Amino acid sequence: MEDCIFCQIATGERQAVVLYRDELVTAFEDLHPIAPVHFLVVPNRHIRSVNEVTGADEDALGRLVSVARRLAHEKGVQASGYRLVINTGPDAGQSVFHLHVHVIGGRKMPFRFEDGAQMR
Ligand code: DGP
Repeated sequence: MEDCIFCQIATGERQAVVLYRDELVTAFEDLHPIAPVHFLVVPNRHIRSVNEVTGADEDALGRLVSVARRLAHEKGVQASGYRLVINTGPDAGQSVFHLHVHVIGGRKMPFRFEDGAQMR
């Protein structure tokens, strides 16, 4: 998609600190990191969000998790832990409408599901 910033990063048309790229996915550093390790992995094909995923995307999404795992290990957070987050839609705060997984680590993260009655 022409005006999608993550499509542009995937094709190399827009600058980013690219960590990995293959025929299915691209990984790059988040522009506004919230932790010492914070990068994004996106499918190269434009998919607006998890809501638009189809069976045809399964290879790319499998690759996305496997690349997230490998880069998290390379960045040394495999033992300390890290989080994979896919914001989907307005309530989740999705701001870029090209599916992406955030890989976040290198610090303790406060939120745990069992902490909050607010989750119900
Ligand atoms: P989300 O809120 O889940 O849609 O996250 C979008 C993320 O994308 C946010 O953490 C900042 C990052 N981001 C936005 N624009 C750019 C950009 O042009 N380059 C890079 N590298 N990251 C971006």
